[in-house]
Amino acid sequence: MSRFKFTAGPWNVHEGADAFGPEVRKTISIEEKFKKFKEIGLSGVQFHDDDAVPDMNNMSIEEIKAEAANVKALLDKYGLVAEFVAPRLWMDSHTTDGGFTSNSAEDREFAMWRALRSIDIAKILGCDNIVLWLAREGTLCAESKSPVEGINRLISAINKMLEYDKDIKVLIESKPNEPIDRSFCPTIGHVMAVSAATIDPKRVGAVLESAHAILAGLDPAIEMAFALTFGKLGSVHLNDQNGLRYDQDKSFGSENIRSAFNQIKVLCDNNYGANGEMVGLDVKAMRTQKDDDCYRHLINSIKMVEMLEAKVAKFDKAFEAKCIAERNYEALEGYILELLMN
Ligand code: 3MF
Ligand code: MG
Repeated sequence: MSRFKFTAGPWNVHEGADAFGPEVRKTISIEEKFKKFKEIGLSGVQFHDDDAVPDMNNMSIEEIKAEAANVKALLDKYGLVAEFVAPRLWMDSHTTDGGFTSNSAEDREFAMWRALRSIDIAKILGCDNIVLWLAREGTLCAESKSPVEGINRLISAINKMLEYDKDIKVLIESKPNEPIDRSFCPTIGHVMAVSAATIDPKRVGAVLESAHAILAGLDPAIEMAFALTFGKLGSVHLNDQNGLRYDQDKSFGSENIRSAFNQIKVLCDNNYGANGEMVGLDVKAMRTQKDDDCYRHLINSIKMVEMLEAKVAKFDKAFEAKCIAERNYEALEGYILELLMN
């Protein structure tokens, strides 16, 4: 059993289309996903605004709220909670050049509308976390936007969200690239700086996704630690990534068990979860996976967290202290490898 509460997004069980080929698995209804999520041990669900309310662009605020209430009833039926709502600011034609940082005033307005609707939806789903994955906030052509203006636009958009509702928290999910070439918020350090510049820094934190740190050439555990230092790690997206490739969303620990161990260790050592934070997974099944076992990547990721928690519990702190006192880090490293291999 884990000390953590796990969540996943409906997009984590997908049809398997990629940039080079079509769908290979059948579409599963949101209710069926909820049912299965509960069965495999998840406590909650992560949402994009339009995961909860699919046709929201063509709906009134009242209609959006009514549809969100239906989703809330479905969550209740399966004993699940909503972890966060994230405005999807990368699919619509109004977000081709980004949302909050688009060069088009009309598009920036659209992004703000979606951000505020995400708050409306979150309130009805019973959660206060709004996640901003800033997919297209940055540039494809480096000279096409002023980075200073872009970052200022991002800060004022967050301020408007904080003003709109006094309880919501905004969690920025850092990522250095993809789909954008150069992102305005690539790392947790950048997220912390943006947080500090808002009107209510206490309500602006971070989501660290393991793969996003790796894509930035950074260590996921230290990125988590950086946000934890400031009390601002609002969520995590555990997964894995084979070096500097396209964003892979591999099962947690499937590439680097030592790195995965250090992520779980930093969460355990710093009592992550004590304020209700949940452990989000953001993993995708391989395209080769068949319909009849298409939740396996989630099951494997949860199991990996649990196995690593057991390793953290077994970790010999006295031996660690001795190695540190003697500055015998070779001995400490050997011990870690043995712990993980045994
Ligand atoms: C992309 C991601 C996103 C975010 C999601 C919620 C589609 O690399 O990680 O998944 O996690 O939008 O913030
Ligand atoms: Mg993610």
